[in-house]
Amino acid sequence: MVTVGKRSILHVDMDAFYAAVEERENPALRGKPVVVGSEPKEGRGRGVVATANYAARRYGIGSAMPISEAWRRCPTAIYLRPRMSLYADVSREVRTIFERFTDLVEPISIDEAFLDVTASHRLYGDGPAIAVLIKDAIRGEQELTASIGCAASKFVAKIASDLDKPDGLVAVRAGEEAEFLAPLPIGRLWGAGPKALERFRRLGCCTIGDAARLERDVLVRTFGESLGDRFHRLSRGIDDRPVVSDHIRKSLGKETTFGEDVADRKVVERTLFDLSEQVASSLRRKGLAGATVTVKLRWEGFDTVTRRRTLQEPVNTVEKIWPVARELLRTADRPRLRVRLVGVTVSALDRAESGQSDLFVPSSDVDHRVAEAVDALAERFGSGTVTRAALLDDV
Ligand code: DCP
Ligand code: MG
Repeated sequence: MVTVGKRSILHVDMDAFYAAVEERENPALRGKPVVVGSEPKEGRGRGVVATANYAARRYGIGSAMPISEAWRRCPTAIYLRPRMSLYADVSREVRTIFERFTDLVEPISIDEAFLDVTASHRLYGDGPAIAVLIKDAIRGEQELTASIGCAASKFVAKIASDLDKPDGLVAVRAGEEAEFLAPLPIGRLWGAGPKALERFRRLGCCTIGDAARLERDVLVRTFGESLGDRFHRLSRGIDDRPVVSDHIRKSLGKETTFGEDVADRKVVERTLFDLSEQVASSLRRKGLAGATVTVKLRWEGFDTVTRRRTLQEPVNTVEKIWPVARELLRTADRPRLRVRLVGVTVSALDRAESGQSDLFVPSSDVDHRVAEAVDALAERFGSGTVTRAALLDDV
């Protein structure tokens, strides 16, 4: 098999992340079952488990399980509330480790990222060798373990990182992707939700290998052009998507995970407003604007939706972003559920038309004038002082 020109991609995922950080902070917890999540109230608590360490997983406790069920399974476990800012700090530290090895780091969540280390081979060795260096650094500097998958594509690397957790390292050689994927359950294909799984079942597919044996035509007829083509390619281990680092990304977003799930929609909307403001000001600092606004919403239990709208023109002010974000939030929301995470992203980015270097800022463009004034004030007094009052009065 020719391997020249193949990419070398790592997917790094921290092990039992919140619980592992808690164990590190308090060595007395080591070896004991630890559950991070909402308050169990002796089994009467109503929230869910965020994560459990591996000792607690032996009792069958895992992410998104009702906390009352976790208590039933192991009342003697140590139950802790999440400390999000602590985990975010650790996440940033871990990211600085990644950045020693490559500029191409694409964070996916608080505890996982893709790295493209193709260009780092001459300095540090091949993918698996770099994975060992990263694992050693995370262990040495952070007293935490990570599991890493190495492959020539994101999809295969992501699957590989999960196969030997915790503290795993699984490398798939270029050319051996299809063989590696074949025995895995079909549900591991990206994009295969409950509906697709039912259709795969009717086609007689249980494993990824079963899907790989189907003609492309059959998949396209069953799932439509785009999804069918994706399944056809992924099942054979073909996935050309690049690792997109922050530096060259095509979207800019911010999200917040609440320490405790939130029922009050005013709190959720205020948070979304703050995030919209941060995204707007960050876009302006980079001289960017984008036409697509996406809102992400996750409820207790970890169900997640994203809703997007594309506007006529690229925007980069909170005045333009916030009303769209609020409307997307309101239409997507399931009001009976508490909210765990909310986020807003602006994509389809382009250079902003009116910037400081542009002499022809239309005088009618009041938003930009206000925005510039707000940016100037924010630099002196901290963000969030000016536009809030006018825009938030109905929240
Ligand atoms: N998380 C959460 N609720 C979920 C899933 C995850 O709050 N339903 C949080 C807690 C996790 C963190 O995100 O620590 C990372 O999620 P992972 O799915 O990577 O889970 P862990 O890192 O905890 O465990 P693993 O070792 O399986 O990666
Ligand atoms: Mg993890």
